[in-house]
Amino acid sequence: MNNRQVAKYFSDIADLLSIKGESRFRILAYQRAAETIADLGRDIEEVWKAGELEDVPGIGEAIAAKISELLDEGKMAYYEKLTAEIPVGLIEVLNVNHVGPKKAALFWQELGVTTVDQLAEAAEADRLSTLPGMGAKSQEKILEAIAALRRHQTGRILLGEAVPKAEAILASLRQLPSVAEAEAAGSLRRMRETVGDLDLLAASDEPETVMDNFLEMLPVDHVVGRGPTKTSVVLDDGLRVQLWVHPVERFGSALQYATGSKEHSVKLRELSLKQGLSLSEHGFKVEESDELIACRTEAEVYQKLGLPWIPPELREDRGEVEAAHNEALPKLVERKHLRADLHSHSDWSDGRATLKEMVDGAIAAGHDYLVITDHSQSLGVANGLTPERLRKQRKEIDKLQKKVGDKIRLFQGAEVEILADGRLDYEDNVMAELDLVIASLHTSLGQPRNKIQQRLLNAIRNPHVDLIGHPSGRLIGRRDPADLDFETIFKEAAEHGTVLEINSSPERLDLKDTHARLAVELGCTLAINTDAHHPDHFELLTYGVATARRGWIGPGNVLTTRTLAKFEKWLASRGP
Ligand code: DGT
Ligand code: CA
Ligand code: ZN
Repeated sequence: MNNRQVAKYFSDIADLLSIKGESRFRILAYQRAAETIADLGRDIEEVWKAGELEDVPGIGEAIAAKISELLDEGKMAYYEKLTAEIPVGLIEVLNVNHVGPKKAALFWQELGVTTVDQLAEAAEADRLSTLPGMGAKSQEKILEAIAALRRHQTGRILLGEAVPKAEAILASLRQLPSVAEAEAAGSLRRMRETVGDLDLLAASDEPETVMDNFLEMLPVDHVVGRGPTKTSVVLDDGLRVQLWVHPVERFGSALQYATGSKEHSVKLRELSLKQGLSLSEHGFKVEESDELIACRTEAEVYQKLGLPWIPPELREDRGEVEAAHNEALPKLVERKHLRADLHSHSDWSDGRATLKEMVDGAIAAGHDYLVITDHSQSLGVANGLTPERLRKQRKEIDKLQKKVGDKIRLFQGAEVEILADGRLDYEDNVMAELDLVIASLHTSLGQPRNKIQQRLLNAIRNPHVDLIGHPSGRLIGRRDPADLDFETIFKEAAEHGTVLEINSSPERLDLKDTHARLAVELGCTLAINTDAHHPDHFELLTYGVATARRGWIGPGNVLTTRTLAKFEKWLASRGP
């Protein structure tokens, strides 16, 4: 065991004692011990073997005994006693800014929160704000702090977090008199599910002024680098932002370069070399004459290479350059093609808004039809609906339909749990009453492949099930997808006409881009849904659309692009 590992035991003990509400004095003693061990400058095992532990200032008899026990037996009884009493996950909860030991203890005792993930879930479900000493603001702060913590751990942030931040900075840049245009670039523009940093591009003849203004407008922690065309910074919250500045005349060349991906650009470079041109962020350099051909627009860059413009979401070197060359680029689905959301929740289960508010939200999002799909009975934490409550809800939905008239067509569905043993959470006769049934995995996602695969296949083959919600069950950066054989799953879904979801929630994006592409290749139909728990969530559809586009998917493969009449026909074809 090295010093860091030994020190961790003692800092953990200090944290656990603080959650327990022990005296400051005791906690401090363990914290000091941890620091002393970490900064010792000598190998703790050697000190122990030499019998010199107690000579180290800050290590008394009791601590020395615990170190000896740990190094001797590989475990420490006192630590084990404490962790039997207090869940160890709470130590990580203390790493969340704005959460001290008292709050951690409160969340644990009142809500059963024992991990950062559970804390995030509780905050997202608005369950923290009503606790003593808490409010909507402190809940919001905790959510932000969790995002910052994760960013720190993975070095990447979710697309859904990056886009609004980038939009805000771009809006400020566009207001600068020296800036003619400003656009997102990098993985952000390609709409990857996570991005490492925000790449932004401004068109200007005064790069120095723009970069100075850029530094002034943001809460910059430190500047990582600055050159004639590029400035990189880290913001106070750890977010990395990179601004590229090029004159308008070569904005297209610069945008293409800064958008990448690197692999895509390598392919373009090969094509350009065949024409005796070398491609860079400044434009094409004619190898013989050194003349520079700069492009005002991106389309000109691709045109010069004999290609049609390639949408950024495709630029991953997954065959798009070849397809462009063969005039075989797919026509991609767009937000404006989508007419519906088939997956939404209300306060009948764990949604945060009334049916009416959700319906108004869907109308505002421009939808022609909406399916309300609250959770089924076994999902107790989500206040799932018994068949009886489900029937009551149907009456409410019918009433609401009369009120809103032909502004939107409402359907009643449910998000039915695929239980751990492979059964579904409602009997067939209950599912038969619903207009649409989504089956989803939420629990026991860690089962071995033979089990979890069979659970999903049961659902796909069930004639009452129309759609599989977030099929892999992953939470980006937090929970791995279930161990599934996707090819078999997709073939079965295609055979049974069971639609698969692209869930637009930024932390799900499930199916993900490459899986969605494979599913369509194997004959599946997809639905792009938001899984909205609040009217604001309907707008998250853009992330699902981006995922579909990254999966080369066209409007024809997406159920929710169909008109109401065609959708109703499809529902009828699915039987009861
Ligand atoms: P990220 O930030 O990890 O999510 O991914 P990207 O794609 O945004 O990569 P990043 O931020 O390292 O670089 C931004 C863009 O700069 C990238 O999309 C393409 C361009 N780029 C970076 N390095 C190279 C390179 O070595 N060659 C070429 N052709 N382009 C590069
Ligand atoms: Ca980037
Ligand atoms: Zn849902």
